[in-house]
Amino acid sequence: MRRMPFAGGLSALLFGLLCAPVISHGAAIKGKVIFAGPVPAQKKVDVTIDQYVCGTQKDAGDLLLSPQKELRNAVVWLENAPAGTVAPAESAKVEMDQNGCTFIPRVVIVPAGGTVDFLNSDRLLHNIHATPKLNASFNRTQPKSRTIPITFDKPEIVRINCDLHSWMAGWVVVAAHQYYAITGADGQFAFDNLPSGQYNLQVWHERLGTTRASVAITDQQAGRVTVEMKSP
Ligand SMILES: [Cu+2]
Repeated sequence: MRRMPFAGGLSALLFGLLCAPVISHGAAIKGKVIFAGPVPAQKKVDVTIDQYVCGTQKDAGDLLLSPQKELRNAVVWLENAPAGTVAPAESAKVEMDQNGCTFIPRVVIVPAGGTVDFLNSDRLLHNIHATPKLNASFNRTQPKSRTIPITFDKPEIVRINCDLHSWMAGWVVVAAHQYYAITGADGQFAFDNLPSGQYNLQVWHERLGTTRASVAITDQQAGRVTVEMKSP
C-alpha cells in the first residue's frame, strides 16, 4: 500500500483544523470527596430559646455524610487555575437565608468583589456576625424579611454566625477565580472547560480542615480523582 503523500496529509490536517468546532478547552475534572475512618456520632444541639421557630434540637450540620461516606459541603478549588481566568463579574445572585434557625445554604461561593444577600425567612430576630481577616467585619441585626447585602472583596473563607442562636453557622467562600466548587450530597464536584494539564486541587471542609490532591487531564479523557478527608 502506498503511503499518503506528504502534501495530502498536510491538507487533510488543515481541513481537520479548520472544520473543528470552536471549543477553547475540552478537558474536565470529575471528582468525589469521601470521609475516611470511622464515622463520628452526629452531634445534636439542644435549643433553649425561640423553640417556637427553632424547635428543641438541631443537628450540628458540620459533617454531612451519605451512607457511602461521601462528604457534602466540602469546597474544592484549583490552586493552579488556567492563566487569565478570573471570577465572572456578572455572576448569579448569591443568597444565604436564615430559615428554621439554620443558615441555608450552609456554604456559598461568591467571587471576590461579589455580594451575598443575607435573608431572614424566620418570624424572629437573627443577626449576622463575621470577623474575617482580609475582608471587612460586620455585625448586623436582622429582623424578619430584611435583606442585607454584604460585599466581599478578598479571597478568604469567612465564617458567619448568629449571636442569638449559638448553633447557627454558615460559610462564605470568597473565590479568587471561577474554578471553585461545593460538593453535593453525593460528594461529587466537577470542573470543565479546562486546558489539558496537571492540576493541583485544594479541598477545604469546615470540620476536617484542608487537604490537597492532584490530577492530570487531557482533552480525550476527564481526570477522575477521589479525595479522602479524615478527622484532624
Ligand atoms: Cu439566629
